Amino acid sequence: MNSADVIARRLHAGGVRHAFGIPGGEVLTLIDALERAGIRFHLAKHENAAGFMAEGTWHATGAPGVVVATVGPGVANAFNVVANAEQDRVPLLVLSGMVDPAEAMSYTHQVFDQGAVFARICKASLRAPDGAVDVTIDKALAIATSGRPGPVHIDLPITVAAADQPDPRPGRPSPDGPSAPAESDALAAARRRFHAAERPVMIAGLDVLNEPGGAEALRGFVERHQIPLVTTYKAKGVLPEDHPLALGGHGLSPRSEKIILDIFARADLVIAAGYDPIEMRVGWRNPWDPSKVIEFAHAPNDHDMHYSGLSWVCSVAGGLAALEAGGGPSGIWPDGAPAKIRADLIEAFAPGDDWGPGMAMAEMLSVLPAEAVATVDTGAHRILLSQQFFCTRPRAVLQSTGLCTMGCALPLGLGHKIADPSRPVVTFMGDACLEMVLGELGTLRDSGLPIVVVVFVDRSLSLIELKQRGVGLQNAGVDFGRTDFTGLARLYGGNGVTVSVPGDAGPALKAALGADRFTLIEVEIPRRAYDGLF
Ligand SMILES: Cc1ncc(C[n+]2csc(CCOP(=O)(O)OP(=O)(O)O)c2C)c(N)n1
Repeated sequence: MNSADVIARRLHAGGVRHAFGIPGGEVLTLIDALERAGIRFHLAKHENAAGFMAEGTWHATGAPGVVVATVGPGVANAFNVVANAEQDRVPLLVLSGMVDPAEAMSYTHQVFDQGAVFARICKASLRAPDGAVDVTIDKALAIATSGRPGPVHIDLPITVAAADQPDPRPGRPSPDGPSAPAESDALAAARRRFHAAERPVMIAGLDVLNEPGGAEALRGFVERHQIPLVTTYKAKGVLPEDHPLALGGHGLSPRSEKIILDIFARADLVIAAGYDPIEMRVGWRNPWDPSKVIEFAHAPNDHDMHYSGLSWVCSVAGGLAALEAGGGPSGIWPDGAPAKIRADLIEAFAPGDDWGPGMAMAEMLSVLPAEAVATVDTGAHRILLSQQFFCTRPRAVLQSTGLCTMGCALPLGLGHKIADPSRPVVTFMGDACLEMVLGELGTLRDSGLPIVVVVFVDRSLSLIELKQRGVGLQNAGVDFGRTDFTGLARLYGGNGVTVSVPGDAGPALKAALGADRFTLIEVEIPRRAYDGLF
């Protein structure tokens, strides 16, 4: 057994079954070991996309994602997805090949300090030393998956990868999860506040998703006490969004903000449950009076986006259980404000009578099977879809909400489908986002999986064009030409369909979901079609 085998076997024992990347000479031993350990290596067209495919497998299975990058350019290409993993709290292991340190003292080709590059954006950046590769991979897995998950980088020197490791130590026990708050005067005060509340509201974020049993605990709590729930986009579906207590996902839409922020002003108690404000735009700075807030989160407040009078770093389920031990609130919203806000939100994002992205999305979302996974890219299309989509379970819609990077939706969907072929996968993208990752249509072809790619074709970086126009700047660098995406899809071996009138989008998606290969649906919309929609 060599060092690469030790890494591969430990990953397999941790539930990993897929790894993604592009080989270079420096990672061939590792790829060989992964395959022999039962981890399938998937060739992508760009390391950034490979990383998102790896993230997709994590959403599907709960096992960490694994991306393999070769020395130099492979590592450099992976930077964006690693930054995304940090901002979006993804347990991503980045395994890179490197020139042996002794050789690098007198050899410069493709050599830079890879560890230093990743150290700033990873929870840890480790170099696997000969003789302690077992400890290194165990440490990496523990760091990536504990607390708020995140990326961990391992640089694996070429000769270390191939070096014999006949007797690795047994694996280490998995780290403890967050625990419940201890009894204290502060907890007693929180219980009194909860008991006295008449207008409580909860806001939940991605710590809830990343806590086993967190969504179930939260759902039981809000139902028992009839507490209306606001979520971030990532936490959409922790309470099914067709539930009367669900006030939708928020964070990027000025229109939704105008309606929803009012509830925090009216509330006499805000429970922040696993709420990580990294997903929220600037309008969510200090949205409430801190003295009204009881917070349970997985990490201490080092963001300063908001403050909480009473806060615990603990499990969300444990925190909520401790809070309700003193009894529930004394009354619930006598003025019925949450129901009014819910109705206002639904009305604000109802698709109009004219053809456009809102109508096309509404048509397609209405035929999306309940068990489907949707991924959505970055841009105007994402904000609108996130507001329109009623998620009925957690992780039903995947997106980049911390880094908000373009080019994530297609590889996220593909990774998810590879890990869990049983669920239909539909990826929604803007035309610029798709053009950023067009090469991955080749990866889609090679996978043979019948994913549906929906692209909103408006020949514009709409979100940015809107901002540009909004501040009175000239139109520059935001509009571009028309690509024949359906033709391209056919060249890549898939189906291609264009929809451009009311009534066509729903049936097109339905047909695509029954196809034996991937389908690309172009939704033709005019430029400036998102004006006034979010
Ligand atoms: C990698 C990256 N580059 C640039 C941006 C800035 N950005 C955010 S949205 C967007 C426009 C995306 O255009 P498109 O895919 O056509 O979506 P639309 O806004 O038209 O819905 C841009 C350029 C980004 N978020 N990520």
